[in-house]
Amino acid sequence: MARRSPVRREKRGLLPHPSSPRTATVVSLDAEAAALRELREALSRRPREIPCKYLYDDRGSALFEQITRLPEYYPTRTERALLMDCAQEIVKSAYPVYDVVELGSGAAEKTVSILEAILADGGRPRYVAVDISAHALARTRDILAAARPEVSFEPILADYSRELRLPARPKGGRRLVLFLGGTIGNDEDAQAVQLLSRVREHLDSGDVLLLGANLVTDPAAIHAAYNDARGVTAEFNKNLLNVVNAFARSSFDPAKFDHHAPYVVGKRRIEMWLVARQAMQVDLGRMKGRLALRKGDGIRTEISRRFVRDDVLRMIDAAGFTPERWIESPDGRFGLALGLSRSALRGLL
Ligand code: SAH
Ligand code: AVI
Repeated sequence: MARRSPVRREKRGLLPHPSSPRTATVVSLDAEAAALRELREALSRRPREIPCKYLYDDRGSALFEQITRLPEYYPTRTERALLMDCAQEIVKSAYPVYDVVELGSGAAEKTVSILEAILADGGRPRYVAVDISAHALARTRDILAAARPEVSFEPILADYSRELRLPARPKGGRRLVLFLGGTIGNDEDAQAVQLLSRVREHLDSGDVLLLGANLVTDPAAIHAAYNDARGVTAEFNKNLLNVVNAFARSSFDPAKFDHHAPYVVGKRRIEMWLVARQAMQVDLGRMKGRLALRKGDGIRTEISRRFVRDDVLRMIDAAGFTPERWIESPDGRFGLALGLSRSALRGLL
Protein backbone atom coordinates (compact mmCIF):
# COMPACT_ATOMS: atom_id res chain seq x y z
CA MET A 1 0.00 0.00 0.00
CA ALA A 2 1.26 3.48 -0.75
CA ARG A 3 2.87 5.15 2.27
CA ARG A 4 1.08 8.31 3.38
CA SER A 5 3.40 11.22 3.74
CA PRO A 6 3.19 14.83 4.73
CA VAL A 7 3.53 17.51 2.13
CA ARG A 8 5.79 20.49 2.27
CA ARG A 9 6.34 23.67 0.34
CA GLU A 10 9.21 23.16 -2.03
CA LYS A 11 11.44 26.13 -2.80
CA ARG A 12 13.24 24.60 -5.73
CA GLY A 13 13.37 21.48 -7.80
CA LEU A 14 11.79 20.30 -10.99
CA LEU A 15 8.10 20.89 -10.55
CA PRO A 16 7.39 23.70 -8.17
CA HIS A 17 8.56 27.23 -8.66
CA PRO A 18 8.01 30.54 -6.96
CA SER A 19 7.15 32.27 -10.23
CA SER A 20 4.28 29.89 -10.68
CA PRO A 21 1.14 31.66 -11.90
CA ARG A 22 -1.82 30.94 -9.66
CA THR A 23 -0.53 27.41 -9.11
CA ALA A 24 0.13 25.78 -5.78
CA THR A 25 3.65 24.60 -5.03
CA VAL A 26 2.85 21.70 -2.75
CA VAL A 27 4.67 18.50 -3.65
CA SER A 28 4.18 15.12 -2.09
CA LEU A 29 7.35 13.65 -0.63
CA ASP A 30 6.34 10.32 -2.16
CA ALA A 31 6.36 11.95 -5.58
CA GLU A 32 9.75 13.47 -4.86
CA ALA A 33 11.21 10.14 -3.74
CA ALA A 34 9.74 8.45 -6.82
CA ALA A 35 11.30 11.11 -9.06
CA LEU A 36 14.70 10.59 -7.41
CA ARG A 37 14.38 6.82 -7.88
CA GLU A 38 13.38 7.27 -11.52
CA LEU A 39 16.40 9.49 -12.12
CA ARG A 40 18.78 7.10 -10.37
CA GLU A 41 17.43 4.16 -12.39
CA ALA A 42 17.75 6.07 -15.64
CA LEU A 43 21.39 6.90 -14.87
CA SER A 44 22.11 3.25 -14.03
CA ARG A 45 20.70 1.99 -17.36
CA ARG A 46 22.75 1.32 -20.47
CA PRO A 47 22.75 3.63 -22.23
CA ARG A 48 22.68 6.01 -19.28
CA GLU A 49 19.74 8.36 -19.52
CA ILE A 50 18.20 11.43 -17.91
CA PRO A 51 14.48 11.92 -18.74
CA CYS A 52 13.98 14.85 -21.09
CA LYS A 53 11.43 16.47 -18.78
CA TYR A 54 14.50 17.74 -16.84
CA LEU A 55 15.22 20.06 -19.76
CA TYR A 56 12.48 22.44 -18.63
CA ASP A 57 13.26 24.66 -15.68
CA ASP A 58 12.87 28.44 -16.17
CA ARG A 59 16.08 28.72 -18.14
CA GLY A 60 15.38 25.57 -20.16
CA SER A 61 11.92 26.79 -21.11
CA ALA A 62 13.33 30.17 -22.15
CA LEU A 63 16.05 28.41 -24.19
CA PHE A 64 13.44 26.21 -25.84
CA GLU A 65 11.52 29.32 -26.85
CA GLN A 66 14.73 30.69 -28.39
CA ILE A 67 15.19 27.38 -30.24
CA THR A 68 11.72 27.73 -31.77
CA ARG A 69 12.88 30.98 -33.41
CA LEU A 70 16.16 29.65 -34.82
CA PRO A 71 16.38 29.44 -38.61
CA GLU A 72 17.46 25.79 -38.36
CA TYR A 73 14.56 24.71 -36.14
CA TYR A 74 11.79 24.22 -38.68
CA PRO A 75 9.11 22.28 -36.66
CA THR A 76 7.56 25.24 -34.81
CA ARG A 77 7.10 27.53 -37.79
CA THR A 78 5.90 24.63 -39.95
CA GLU A 79 3.27 23.60 -37.42
CA ARG A 80 2.28 27.24 -36.78
CA ALA A 81 1.59 27.77 -40.49
CA LEU A 82 -0.48 24.57 -40.60
CA LEU A 83 -2.52 25.61 -37.58
CA MET A 84 -3.13 29.08 -38.96
CA ASP A 85 -4.32 27.56 -42.24
CA CYS A 86 -6.48 24.85 -40.75
CA ALA A 87 -7.71 26.15 -37.40
CA GLN A 88 -11.26 26.73 -38.69
CA GLU A 89 -11.45 23.27 -40.21
CA ILE A 90 -10.11 21.68 -37.02
CA VAL A 91 -12.55 23.55 -34.83
CA LYS A 92 -15.44 22.60 -37.12
CA SER A 93 -14.52 18.91 -36.75
CA ALA A 94 -14.69 19.31 -32.99
CA TYR A 95 -17.78 21.59 -32.83
CA PRO A 96 -18.94 22.68 -30.32
CA VAL A 97 -15.76 22.95 -28.24
CA TYR A 98 -15.94 24.17 -24.70
CA ASP A 99 -12.75 22.93 -23.14
CA VAL A 100 -9.36 23.16 -24.81
CA VAL A 101 -6.80 21.12 -22.89
CA GLU A 102 -3.17 21.31 -23.92
CA LEU A 103 -0.39 18.99 -22.78
CA GLY A 104 3.10 20.48 -22.66
CA SER A 105 1.71 23.86 -23.64
CA GLY A 106 5.05 25.70 -23.55
CA ALA A 107 4.54 29.31 -24.57
CA ALA A 108 1.35 28.22 -26.38
CA GLU A 109 1.81 30.80 -29.12
CA LYS A 110 0.40 28.40 -31.70
CA THR A 111 -2.63 27.56 -29.61
CA VAL A 112 -3.96 31.08 -29.96
CA SER A 113 -5.06 30.35 -33.55
CA ILE A 114 -7.23 27.46 -32.34
CA LEU A 115 -8.73 29.57 -29.56
CA GLU A 116 -9.40 32.39 -32.02
CA ALA A 117 -11.17 30.02 -34.38
CA ILE A 118 -13.43 28.85 -31.54
CA LEU A 119 -14.19 32.45 -30.58
CA ALA A 120 -14.93 33.32 -34.20
CA ASP A 121 -17.40 30.44 -34.23
CA GLY A 122 -19.23 31.98 -31.30
CA GLY A 123 -17.71 29.66 -28.68
CA ARG A 124 -16.39 30.76 -25.28
CA PRO A 125 -13.64 28.25 -24.57
CA ARG A 126 -11.88 27.55 -21.33
CA TYR A 127 -8.19 26.83 -21.84
CA VAL A 128 -6.54 24.30 -19.53
CA ALA A 129 -2.75 24.16 -19.94
CA VAL A 130 -0.75 21.32 -18.39
CA ASP A 131 2.99 21.80 -18.14
CA ILE A 132 5.86 20.76 -15.89
CA SER A 133 7.41 24.22 -16.20
CA ALA A 134 6.05 27.15 -14.19
CA HIS A 135 7.93 29.47 -16.52
CA ALA A 136 6.14 28.01 -19.54
CA LEU A 137 2.75 28.40 -17.83
CA ALA A 138 3.56 32.01 -16.96
CA ARG A 139 4.40 32.68 -20.62
CA THR A 140 1.18 30.98 -21.68
CA ARG A 141 -0.79 33.21 -19.31
CA ASP A 142 0.93 36.36 -20.60
CA ILE A 143 0.53 35.49 -24.27
CA LEU A 144 -3.11 34.59 -23.78
CA ALA A 145 -3.86 37.67 -21.70
CA ALA A 146 -2.38 39.86 -24.43
CA ALA A 147 -4.00 38.04 -27.34
CA ARG A 148 -7.32 36.83 -25.98
CA PRO A 149 -8.15 38.11 -22.49
CA GLU A 150 -11.72 36.81 -22.78
CA VAL A 151 -10.54 33.17 -22.68
CA SER A 152 -10.54 31.76 -19.16
CA PHE A 153 -7.24 30.12 -18.33
CA GLU A 154 -6.49 27.24 -15.96
CA PRO A 155 -2.82 26.38 -15.55
CA ILE A 156 -1.94 22.96 -14.18
CA LEU A 157 1.64 22.48 -13.04
CA ALA A 158 2.17 18.73 -13.35
CA ASP A 159 4.31 15.96 -14.77
CA TYR A 160 1.93 14.29 -17.21
CA SER A 161 4.14 11.22 -17.41
CA ARG A 162 3.25 10.50 -13.76
CA GLU A 163 -0.30 11.72 -13.38
CA LEU A 164 -2.87 13.56 -15.34
CA ARG A 165 -5.45 15.41 -13.29
CA LEU A 166 -7.82 17.72 -15.08
CA PRO A 167 -10.56 19.97 -13.72
CA ALA A 168 -14.09 18.62 -14.00
CA ARG A 169 -15.39 19.15 -17.49
CA PRO A 170 -17.98 21.85 -17.89
CA LYS A 171 -21.49 20.90 -18.99
CA GLY A 172 -22.11 20.91 -22.71
CA GLY A 173 -19.66 21.06 -25.54
CA ARG A 174 -16.70 18.85 -26.29
CA ARG A 175 -13.20 18.62 -25.03
CA LEU A 176 -10.43 19.27 -27.54
CA VAL A 177 -7.05 17.99 -26.37
CA LEU A 178 -3.97 19.45 -28.04
CA PHE A 179 -0.58 17.79 -27.94
CA LEU A 180 1.51 19.88 -30.27
CA GLY A 181 5.10 20.60 -31.22
CA GLY A 182 6.04 17.01 -31.95
CA THR A 183 6.45 16.41 -28.21
CA ILE A 184 4.88 12.95 -28.66
CA GLY A 185 8.14 12.07 -30.45
CA ASN A 186 10.08 12.59 -27.23
CA ASP A 187 8.61 9.28 -26.01
CA GLU A 188 9.12 5.72 -27.16
CA ASP A 189 6.03 4.10 -28.66
CA ALA A 190 4.86 2.31 -25.51
CA GLN A 191 5.05 5.44 -23.34
CA ALA A 192 3.41 7.55 -26.04
CA VAL A 193 0.45 5.16 -26.31
CA GLN A 194 0.23 4.96 -22.52
CA LEU A 195 0.11 8.75 -22.21
CA LEU A 196 -2.52 9.12 -24.93
CA SER A 197 -4.57 6.32 -23.33
CA ARG A 198 -4.42 8.19 -20.04
CA VAL A 199 -5.67 11.30 -21.84
CA ARG A 200 -8.52 9.27 -23.27
CA GLU A 201 -9.65 8.29 -19.78
CA HIS A 202 -10.61 11.94 -19.26
CA LEU A 203 -12.67 12.08 -22.40
CA ASP A 204 -16.15 11.18 -23.48
CA SER A 205 -16.90 9.50 -26.73
CA GLY A 206 -16.69 12.11 -29.50
CA ASP A 207 -14.18 14.35 -27.73
CA VAL A 208 -11.23 15.21 -29.92
CA LEU A 209 -7.45 14.83 -29.89
CA LEU A 210 -5.20 16.96 -32.11
CA LEU A 211 -1.70 15.56 -32.21
CA GLY A 212 1.26 17.24 -33.91
CA ALA A 213 4.06 15.01 -35.17
CA ASN A 214 7.38 15.54 -36.86
CA LEU A 215 7.66 13.55 -40.07
CA VAL A 216 10.57 11.82 -41.77
CA THR A 217 12.37 14.29 -44.00
CA ASP A 218 15.84 15.20 -45.25
CA PRO A 219 18.35 13.93 -42.60
CA ALA A 220 20.55 17.01 -43.08
CA ALA A 221 17.65 19.36 -42.23
CA ILE A 222 16.78 17.30 -39.16
CA HIS A 223 20.40 17.24 -38.03
CA ALA A 224 20.77 21.01 -38.44
CA ALA A 225 17.64 21.63 -36.32
CA TYR A 226 19.37 20.06 -33.29
CA ASN A 227 22.88 21.36 -34.03
CA ASP A 228 22.26 25.07 -34.59
CA ALA A 229 25.14 27.37 -35.42
CA ARG A 230 24.56 29.62 -32.37
CA GLY A 231 24.75 26.69 -29.95
CA VAL A 232 21.37 27.36 -28.31
CA THR A 233 20.41 23.68 -28.44
CA ALA A 234 23.76 22.75 -26.89
CA GLU A 235 23.05 25.18 -24.05
CA PHE A 236 19.53 23.79 -23.66
CA ASN A 237 20.95 20.27 -23.46
CA LYS A 238 23.66 21.14 -20.93
CA ASN A 239 21.23 23.13 -18.76
CA LEU A 240 19.50 19.84 -17.99
CA LEU A 241 22.42 19.05 -15.66
CA ASN A 242 21.74 22.28 -13.72
CA VAL A 243 18.12 21.19 -13.34
CA VAL A 244 19.17 17.76 -12.08
CA ASN A 245 21.70 19.35 -9.70
CA ALA A 246 19.04 21.69 -8.28
CA PHE A 247 16.60 18.85 -7.75
CA ALA A 248 18.91 16.05 -6.59
CA ARG A 249 21.76 18.14 -5.12
CA SER A 250 24.15 16.30 -7.42
CA SER A 251 27.43 17.73 -8.71
CA PHE A 252 27.32 17.46 -12.52
CA ASP A 253 29.47 20.13 -14.14
CA PRO A 254 27.85 21.09 -17.48
CA ALA A 255 31.14 22.56 -18.73
CA LYS A 256 32.65 19.07 -18.67
CA PHE A 257 30.22 17.75 -21.28
CA ASP A 258 29.78 18.14 -25.03
CA HIS A 259 26.43 18.35 -26.81
CA HIS A 260 26.05 15.51 -29.31
CA ALA A 261 22.87 15.17 -31.38
CA PRO A 262 23.07 12.74 -34.30
CA TYR A 263 20.09 11.81 -36.47
CA VAL A 264 19.95 8.02 -36.31
CA VAL A 265 18.50 7.22 -39.71
CA GLY A 266 17.73 3.55 -38.91
CA LYS A 267 15.68 4.54 -35.86
CA ARG A 268 14.27 7.68 -37.48
CA ARG A 269 15.13 9.80 -34.51
CA ILE A 270 17.44 12.46 -33.20
CA GLU A 271 19.21 11.36 -30.05
CA MET A 272 20.51 14.11 -27.80
CA TRP A 273 23.47 13.13 -25.67
CA LEU A 274 25.84 14.75 -23.22
CA VAL A 275 29.30 13.30 -23.68
CA ALA A 276 31.98 13.51 -20.97
CA ARG A 277 34.98 15.59 -22.12
CA GLN A 278 37.12 13.97 -19.42
CA ALA A 279 37.00 11.24 -16.79
CA MET A 280 35.07 12.34 -13.70
CA GLN A 281 33.25 11.28 -10.56
CA VAL A 282 29.85 12.83 -10.00
CA ASP A 283 28.32 12.99 -6.53
CA LEU A 284 24.70 11.94 -7.03
CA GLY A 285 23.46 13.83 -3.96
CA ARG A 286 19.97 12.78 -2.92
CA MET A 287 20.09 9.97 -5.52
CA LYS A 288 22.86 8.50 -3.35
CA GLY A 289 26.25 7.27 -4.50
CA ARG A 290 28.63 8.41 -7.21
CA LEU A 291 28.66 8.11 -10.96
CA ALA A 292 32.01 7.32 -12.55
CA LEU A 293 32.34 8.50 -16.13
CA ARG A 294 35.26 7.97 -18.48
CA LYS A 295 36.17 10.42 -21.21
CA GLY A 296 33.71 9.83 -24.09
CA ASP A 297 30.97 8.25 -21.95
CA GLY A 298 27.54 9.53 -22.87
CA ILE A 299 24.22 10.23 -21.16
CA ARG A 300 21.20 10.26 -23.44
CA THR A 301 18.95 13.22 -22.62
CA GLU A 302 16.27 13.09 -25.31
CA ILE A 303 14.98 11.22 -28.30
CA SER A 304 13.03 13.15 -30.92
CA ARG A 305 11.31 10.83 -33.34
CA ARG A 306 10.32 11.37 -36.94
CA PHE A 307 7.19 9.51 -38.05
CA VAL A 308 5.39 8.53 -41.20
CA ARG A 309 1.67 9.16 -41.33
CA ASP A 310 0.62 5.58 -40.63
CA ASP A 311 2.80 5.40 -37.48
CA VAL A 312 0.91 8.36 -36.04
CA LEU A 313 -2.53 7.06 -36.99
CA ARG A 314 -1.69 3.62 -35.58
CA MET A 315 -0.50 5.20 -32.35
CA ILE A 316 -3.68 7.23 -31.75
CA ASP A 317 -5.84 4.28 -32.74
CA ALA A 318 -4.01 2.08 -30.19
CA ALA A 319 -4.78 4.69 -27.54
CA GLY A 320 -8.52 4.66 -28.33
CA PHE A 321 -8.90 7.46 -30.85
CA THR A 322 -10.44 6.86 -34.26
CA PRO A 323 -8.38 8.75 -36.84
CA GLU A 324 -10.62 11.35 -38.51
CA ARG A 325 -8.31 13.71 -40.37
CA TRP A 326 -4.70 14.02 -41.38
CA ILE A 327 -3.29 17.43 -42.22
CA GLU A 328 0.23 17.61 -43.61
CA SER A 329 2.46 20.58 -44.36
CA PRO A 330 3.23 21.16 -48.07
CA ASP A 331 6.89 20.26 -47.47
CA GLY A 332 5.86 16.99 -45.79
CA ARG A 333 7.82 17.80 -42.62
CA PHE A 334 5.01 18.03 -40.11
CA GLY A 335 1.62 16.39 -39.69
CA LEU A 336 -1.44 16.91 -37.52
CA ALA A 337 -3.68 13.96 -36.73
CA LEU A 338 -7.20 14.53 -35.53
CA GLY A 339 -8.77 11.63 -33.67
CA LEU A 340 -12.18 11.08 -32.10
CA SER A 341 -12.26 9.50 -28.67
CA ARG A 342 -13.98 6.11 -28.63
CA SER A 343 -14.03 6.29 -24.88
CA ALA A 344 -17.07 5.75 -22.75
CA LEU A 345 -14.85 4.83 -19.83
CA ARG A 346 -14.80 8.09 -17.92
CA GLY A 347 -17.77 7.34 -15.73
CA LEU A 348 -16.42 3.90 -14.86
CA LEU A 349 -13.01 4.98 -13.58
N1 SAH B 1 3.75 22.69 -27.18
C1 SAH B 1 4.80 23.71 -27.21
C2 SAH B 1 5.97 23.37 -26.31
C3 SAH B 1 6.75 22.15 -26.69
S1 SAH B 1 8.16 21.96 -25.64
C4 SAH B 1 5.25 23.91 -28.61
O1 SAH B 1 4.80 23.18 -29.48
O2 SAH B 1 6.08 24.80 -28.86
C5 SAH B 1 7.60 20.70 -24.57
C6 SAH B 1 6.76 21.27 -23.44
O3 SAH B 1 6.29 20.16 -22.68
C7 SAH B 1 7.56 22.16 -22.49
O4 SAH B 1 6.83 23.31 -22.18
C8 SAH B 1 7.79 21.28 -21.27
O5 SAH B 1 7.88 22.02 -20.08
C9 SAH B 1 6.58 20.36 -21.31
N2 SAH B 1 6.84 19.03 -20.75
C10 SAH B 1 7.84 18.18 -21.05
N3 SAH B 1 7.73 17.03 -20.35
C11 SAH B 1 6.63 17.18 -19.57
C12 SAH B 1 5.99 16.35 -18.61
N4 SAH B 1 6.46 15.14 -18.31
N5 SAH B 1 4.87 16.82 -17.99
C13 SAH B 1 4.37 18.06 -18.29
N6 SAH B 1 4.94 18.89 -19.19
C14 SAH B 1 6.06 18.46 -19.82
C1 AVI C 1 9.66 19.59 -27.29
N1 AVI C 1 10.26 18.78 -28.33
C2 AVI C 1 9.28 18.40 -29.34
C3 AVI C 1 11.48 19.36 -28.91
C4 AVI C 1 12.00 18.43 -30.03
O1 AVI C 1 12.30 18.95 -31.10
O2 AVI C 1 12.07 17.22 -29.83
C5 AVI C 1 12.55 19.55 -27.88
C6 AVI C 1 13.87 19.95 -28.45
N2 AVI C 1 15.00 19.33 -28.24
C7 AVI C 1 15.98 19.93 -28.88
N3 AVI C 1 15.47 20.93 -29.55
C8 AVI C 1 14.15 21.00 -29.29
